[in-house]
Amino acid sequence: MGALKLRSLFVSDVHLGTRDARVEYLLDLLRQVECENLFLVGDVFDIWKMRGGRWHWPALNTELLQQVMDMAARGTKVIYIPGNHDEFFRDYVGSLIAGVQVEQEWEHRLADGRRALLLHGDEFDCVVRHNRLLKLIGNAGYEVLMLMNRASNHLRRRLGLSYWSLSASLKRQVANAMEYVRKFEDAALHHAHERGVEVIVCGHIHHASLREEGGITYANTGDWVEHCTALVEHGDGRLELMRWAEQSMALLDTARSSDAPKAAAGVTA
Ligand SMILES: [Mn+2]
Repeated sequence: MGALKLRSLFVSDVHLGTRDARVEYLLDLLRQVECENLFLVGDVFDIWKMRGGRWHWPALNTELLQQVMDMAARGTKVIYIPGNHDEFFRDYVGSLIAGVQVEQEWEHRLADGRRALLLHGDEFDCVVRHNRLLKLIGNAGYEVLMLMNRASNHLRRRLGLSYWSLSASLKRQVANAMEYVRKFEDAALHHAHERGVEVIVCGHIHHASLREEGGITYANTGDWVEHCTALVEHGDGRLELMRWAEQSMALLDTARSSDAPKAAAGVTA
């Protein structure tokens, strides 16, 4: 346990309660990490699905929550910023629940002194809402994609292959989706500029990113329904994106092929 030493781990858009949450991957990551800060940047739960009567809660979900609480008990500072799919918890902003601090947004000082503003990102929806593709993805189209994604990964599992995102690959081919992402990132960068912070960290759009523009760093944690991505802060304040579906497979391969310690393959690649 704790082979990967990090200063901070940023995770969002797990969508617990849906069948699409890649809980096994996130649990695997959390069990291998030792961090001072764990930031949950929204849409950890998908309470919209619960209202629809399609709440999916395998035992693994409870194990994941237990793992987070254990980390908090062992001294990791855990901040939970509810998103639009779990806005129910926005009523608990300012409270401490099982060692987890609930906040609307959070300002984190990186080890190198930069100030990072953390928020889920649905705050920027008004800027990017008028987008036909987004509406399509938001409605039936998205459900169909997810169904196809499940079917293809069920097959891949039986073939012994790692998780691969069909819908992500389809969406990547749609230029409009990129336009949406660009508008979202512009809105986030603009907000960071207005707030006078050097770094802004969001989730929400399920598109992991880490880039700098005009002296401001934009980071997006991605998601755990398709991509299994996280943002990490190293001991020196350096930020890096982590793609866990690929990296955890690399760890397995390393363990199989040699006696090399698991930590070695962790954050590189
Ligand atoms: Mn969201």
